[in-house]
Amino acid sequence: MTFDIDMIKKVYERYPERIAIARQITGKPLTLSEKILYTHLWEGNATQEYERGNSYVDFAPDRVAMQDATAQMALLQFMQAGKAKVAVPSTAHADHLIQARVGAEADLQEGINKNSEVFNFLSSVCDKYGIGFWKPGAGIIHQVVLENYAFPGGMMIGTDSHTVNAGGLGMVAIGVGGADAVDVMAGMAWELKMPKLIGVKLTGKMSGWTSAKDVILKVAGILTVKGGTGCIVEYFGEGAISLSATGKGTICNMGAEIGATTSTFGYDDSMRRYLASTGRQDVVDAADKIAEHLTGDAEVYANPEQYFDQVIEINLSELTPHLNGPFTPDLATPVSEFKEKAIANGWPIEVEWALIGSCTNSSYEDLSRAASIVEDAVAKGVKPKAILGINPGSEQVKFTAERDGFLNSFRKFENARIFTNACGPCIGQWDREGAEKGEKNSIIHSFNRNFAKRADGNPNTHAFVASPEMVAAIAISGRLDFNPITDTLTAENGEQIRLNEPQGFELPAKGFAVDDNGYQAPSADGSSVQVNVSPTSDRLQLLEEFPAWDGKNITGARVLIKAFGKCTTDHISMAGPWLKYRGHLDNISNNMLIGAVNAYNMETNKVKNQLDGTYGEVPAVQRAYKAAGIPSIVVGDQNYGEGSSREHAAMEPRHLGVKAVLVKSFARIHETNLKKQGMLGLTFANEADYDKIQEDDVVNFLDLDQFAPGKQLTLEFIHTDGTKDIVMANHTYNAQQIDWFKAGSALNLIKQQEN
Ligand code: MIC
Ligand code: SF4
Repeated sequence: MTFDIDMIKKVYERYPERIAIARQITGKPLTLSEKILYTHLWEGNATQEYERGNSYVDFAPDRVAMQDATAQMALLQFMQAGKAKVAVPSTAHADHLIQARVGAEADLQEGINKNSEVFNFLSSVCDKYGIGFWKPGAGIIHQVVLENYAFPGGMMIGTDSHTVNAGGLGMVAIGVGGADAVDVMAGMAWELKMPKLIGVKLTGKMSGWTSAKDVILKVAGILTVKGGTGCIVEYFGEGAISLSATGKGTICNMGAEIGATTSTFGYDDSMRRYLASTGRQDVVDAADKIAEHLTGDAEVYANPEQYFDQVIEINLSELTPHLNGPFTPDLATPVSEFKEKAIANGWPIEVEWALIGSCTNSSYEDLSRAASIVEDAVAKGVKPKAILGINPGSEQVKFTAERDGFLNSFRKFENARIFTNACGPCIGQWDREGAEKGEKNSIIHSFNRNFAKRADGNPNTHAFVASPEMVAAIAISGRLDFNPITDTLTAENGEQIRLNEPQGFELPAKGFAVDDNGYQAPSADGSSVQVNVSPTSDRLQLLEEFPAWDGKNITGARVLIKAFGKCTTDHISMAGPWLKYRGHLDNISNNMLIGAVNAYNMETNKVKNQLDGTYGEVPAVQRAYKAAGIPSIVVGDQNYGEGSSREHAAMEPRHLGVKAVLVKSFARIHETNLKKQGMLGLTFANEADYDKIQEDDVVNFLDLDQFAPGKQLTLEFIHTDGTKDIVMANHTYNAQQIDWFKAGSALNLIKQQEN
């Protein structure tokens, strides 16, 4: 039976009434996104229309998901909230901490050995507080959620930016920082600014080498990495209906790469098929009773321009495979134009590694389509050139793919390595031989992110993103400029051959199967479960409260760093080797901003220490300021904090004494994370002021003591020559968020309210 089916039925019971009221209040037909939002208001039935892009709204999500690398901090915070149990169904998934090295079995065992302290901590906290725990090897959080928990019309949050993957089953699923998850698990409302809506109309039908991945690679090219900020992307049209549920998941998943709050699709037959195939006919039966409410109103889809803030149309019949990259997921190139562009830009053409997997593209369908390419090449006597690594999305996918022979198809490829059902190389958990040499090279993968250094730590690795079938084809040819639609390959016998188009199976004909899915149910009464955190551990550290604001203006502050250009959460708090410190705030703070480029010398991890004029590493210089009692600020560029939901990127500066982050613009999750942790997240009222800020400036806040919603803050930058610039800063804090700042953090406020 489906997990939490009673909760799902309750959600559906309230749908007709809440939607009728929302329609009345807004006086118009509704998009699917609005239906889900208005049926999940904390207040119950809507009493007012919320202004998109402006109103802050309190929501009541149905469930919470966390992955191991973020759950540690989320649960360390939850432990402080003084609750006996989580208030909504919640799960934690052990997927980020397992390294890909030699192959699934050995790697998994090594992962368990190396991380046992953290896994034991997670397992016991989950057991104590009523949280389901998916053990190492069970699979990647978003695939496991899609297979077990996602349901059409539901709302969930998760401490991972790719939580949005569940949009593939018609949810509004949103990535958040751990502190947001704590709110919901503690039984409180969850706040979000009412998103704007982007409608994507898909016409036509895909064929041949094109796959769902290409839809989002194309959309990323159109909207860029910040084009979706503050928006829900809703897909509709005949093309949408023709996609599989996991294909829809792929599209929603990479919505994170355009900064979208989330993406979603209306309930349709593909979702029915997927739910039934994953053992959830009960959800289909319940959803079918209110099916009309689980998709946008017909008037909306007939005249999308009237109801969405922006509309994009893509004809799937004309869409061709894309390769996006390097270094950013929105640099989209159709495969037919790739050769020319690669030559012009000097991208290395030869590929040594090709990787299939990640939460984005590790479904049964994905593996089956990629496997068909490998089978075809082997049958035609082509010797593969690159090494092909595969991370199946879940134990269920792996078990079923093994049963149905696809994993063996890959094994026919002499260079294939089947890794654990886990994130692996996607998050830098990859022991790639030779990466330390820093050589310029290219890799291709089916993941979602390709920021510098992300997969193998080498800044000179050019990572390109493509569909699993394209990754397989490129692995065989060993060249990025191979276009399987037009190009031939040379077989061992010298013959020129062409690869067949990919053939796959949307779902296993014999149904999914699994022996041990890796799930651990929590104790019914966890009150006697002990959670141990050793005071000498270097992996886990109980949290101390951040100090409350002293009510005064911040004065005499220094500019720790002015970050130049792209500054993602990977630049602010790197993953890979640092993942091991995700439960230890002081230790992980040693990676703070080490990847950010200092605008004053264009180097990374080298900033001026204003105490003695020397240059040092960012965390060390900041620790010196903290020891000397000197406040500091961080200055940044556009879309600062793009990428991950990891709140470490906000907690580290907070812990080390940075007071404010002043940037041209923020990525949504990071901005909220800063607010939650009691930091000042500000944007330049005039972007050009970024250029006025000099390395040796002294910074004074002039009116922080009048911090109020909608009121700009005034900062004074005093330069060494005695001149000064007044810089006006915007902020988006509402009254409650200002209270978080005053209390020192949102958690401090929860605790105050508990007492
Ligand atoms: C990622 O893909 O960057 C991650 C690792 O899954 C993160 C979460 C994290 O940093 O732990 C995300 O996307 O939120
Ligand atoms: Fe894991 Fe990669 Fe997905 Fe993040 S994007 S959850 S690291 S597989």
